[in-house]
Amino acid sequence: MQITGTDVFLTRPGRNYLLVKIETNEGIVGWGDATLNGREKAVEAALEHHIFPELQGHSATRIQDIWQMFFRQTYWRGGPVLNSALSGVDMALWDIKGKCADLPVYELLGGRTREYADVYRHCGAPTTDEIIENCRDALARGIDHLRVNYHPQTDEYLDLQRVVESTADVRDALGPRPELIVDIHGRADPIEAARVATELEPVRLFYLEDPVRPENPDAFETIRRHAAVPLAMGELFTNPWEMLPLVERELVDYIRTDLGHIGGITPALKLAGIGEHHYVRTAFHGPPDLSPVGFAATVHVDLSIPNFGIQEMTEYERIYGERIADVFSGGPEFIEKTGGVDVSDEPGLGIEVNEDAARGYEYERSHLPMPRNPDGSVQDW
Ligand code: KDG
Ligand code: MG
Repeated sequence: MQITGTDVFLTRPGRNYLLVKIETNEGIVGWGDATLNGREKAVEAALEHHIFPELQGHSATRIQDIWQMFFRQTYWRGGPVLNSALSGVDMALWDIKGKCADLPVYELLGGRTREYADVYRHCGAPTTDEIIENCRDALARGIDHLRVNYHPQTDEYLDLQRVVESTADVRDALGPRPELIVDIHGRADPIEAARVATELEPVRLFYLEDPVRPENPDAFETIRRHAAVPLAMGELFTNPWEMLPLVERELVDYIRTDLGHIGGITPALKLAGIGEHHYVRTAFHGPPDLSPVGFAATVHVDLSIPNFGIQEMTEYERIYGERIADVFSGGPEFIEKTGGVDVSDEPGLGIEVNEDAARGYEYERSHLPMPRNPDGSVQDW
């Protein structure tokens, strides 16, 4: 089965998504997600000018080979632009393989290890009272893993002490049962992160996410030395090898990589396999800027791996309304009585894209918030 057609859709059904479409000479079509928040046009250009011409005529079933070709043979490895592009291609090829085999992708990955994938929901807000209210709403819907980020206005400096106090107040209000997650987006220095983690010990977090910036894995040793708090990291990694030192040195407890940036399903499975040998579980990234196609690919992996930990869930329709359903159909469903998500048993990724609708939602330039410290210097968001 040969690749005969490739296309890219930059659509905005509420926010920008970059979708990859691959067609074959047998009429089977696959979809993937190559969205890179705030830098979508760069990935679109990489696909159109470099990757698509080189894909033409290749066997659509040789996913591993194509992955190696675009990761190694182009000489320039990883990076957010090239690896998001590769992610879109990889997911589309798995979608094709599933449709060709007439099986959902999770079957090709070894079959189910679970009936559904447990999810967590964002309950963050600018005040603790709002966070608690959001948590109660989520709990009433059967979701007992809650991200309780205290976040002021988006461009404002994040006060770590307020994060600690707010999280403790949320725990007091909700009692010992719900699992709580806090993401501080790399805003602490190592010793600050160690202090935040130590002060959060009594809260018994499910995990503390992105305590420090992603560049230097040694920084995690400082946090580990001080606090018995589970740690999660990886959403900023775009080369699978970046995750290795953290897993192999057992410096984190959860792999947070994003299937839309790390290179798709193929490397995510391998990373999960390495994690399994170190008792590290997965918590794959599922933010609003991962499209529903990327989310579907992620849930197929969640359902098939033994060391799945938790899945971040975006409630697309709740945030973006009917525009999402105009473009995407058949994606993973949240099942209230389980507090988890499941995919349909349709072949492939089980999600379809309405091309006319996608074309109707035009791209608009946007970027992530750009906060500064009180003294005016650059701060991470
Ligand atoms: O594009 C950036 C977002 O994906 C990121 O801010 C979301 O940190 C995030 C999370 O944990 O979902
Ligand atoms: Mg995060």
